[in-house]
Amino acid sequence: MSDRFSFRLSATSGKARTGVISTPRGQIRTPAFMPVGTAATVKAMLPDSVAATGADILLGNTYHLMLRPTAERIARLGGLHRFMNWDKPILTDSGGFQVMSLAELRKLTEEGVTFRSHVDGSKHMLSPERSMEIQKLLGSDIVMCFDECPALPADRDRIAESMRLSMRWAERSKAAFGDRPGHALFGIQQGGLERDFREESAEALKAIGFDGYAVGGLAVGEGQEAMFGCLDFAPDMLPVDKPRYLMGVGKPDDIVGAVARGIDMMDCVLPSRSGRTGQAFTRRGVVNIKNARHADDPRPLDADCTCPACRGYSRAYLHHVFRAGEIISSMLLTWHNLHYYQELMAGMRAAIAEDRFAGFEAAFHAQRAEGDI
Ligand code: PRF
Ligand code: ZN
Repeated sequence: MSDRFSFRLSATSGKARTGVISTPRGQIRTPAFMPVGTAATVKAMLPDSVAATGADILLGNTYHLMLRPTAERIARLGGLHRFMNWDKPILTDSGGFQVMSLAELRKLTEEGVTFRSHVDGSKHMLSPERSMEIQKLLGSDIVMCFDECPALPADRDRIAESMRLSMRWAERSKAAFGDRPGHALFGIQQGGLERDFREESAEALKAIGFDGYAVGGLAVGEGQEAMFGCLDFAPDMLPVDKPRYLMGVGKPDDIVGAVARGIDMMDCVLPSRSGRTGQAFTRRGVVNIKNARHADDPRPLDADCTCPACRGYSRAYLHHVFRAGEIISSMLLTWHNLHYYQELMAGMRAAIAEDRFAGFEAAFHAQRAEGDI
């Protein structure tokens, strides 16, 4: 296995791409979906089970881990992989986005951001330099630049100002990251839905030079149509030979649409969080297991699914354990949802490799239109 980080594209179909990211901790098949392990766990799942769903990489969070149990403590205990018993790659988000959505009493300056913890009210600071230090202490394989992004809609001045600050922070992130063979640093494009700002941001990031490039600042209130409108041009501005990561997306149809527009990596809490609220993703759309119509239904959630929830249990059982608040409900539905997402990614990778992505996309939408049976 290579001790370097690299990306090899193997096929394209329209704008959709498939390939492999190689890291010292293993390979990541793209398009890749990264389950979210915010607090050093993918909630309700053992790491081996997450890997069994087909995940090659997890996402972790600087913001949550710096507050609890702290990055220094995780470093003393051998790093995040050892701490959570996951030996495949981990990508960590840099904290700025989570501070803006979760923390209290935030104060943003050129230097960085000060805030109070949503856990216990304690005071903290994040800057590009501190974020790089924390992600290094965690032992992250793919480190994200420290950035900032406004919720949409926002006016053009606010979007430009925020994007330019993020680009100055990207330069400081790169300097603080230094040279770390086997570890990657990704830049994050910002600029809202504005084509000229996305271009300016892409040019700034390419001049600095990164191992991969994220499209940030989307899925922040603009809706799918507007997001796709931006994805029609934003990924094309980034280098073809580097991975492109769409942050915090999304629903299955968002993911298929993003891949169609040239995205290689995504992450979202949706499959794991929905598993805990009784929502199951299937080829035919969303099934709400709490619905009374499942109470006597002996059929599996999805007859075509090979996950433990669908192989071993009826809808009636899943309905019962959800209603009874049993822990196994979260375990089974999370497993099913992560399995569904990974099968979707595998299906797209195969379709791209055989240059039939348009047909895959049409079949994906047709099957959902049929609805639940
Ligand atoms: N920046 C960072 N993390 C993010 C985002 C971003 O813009 C988003 C936006 N969808 C999700 N997570 N650093
Ligand atoms: Zn299943």
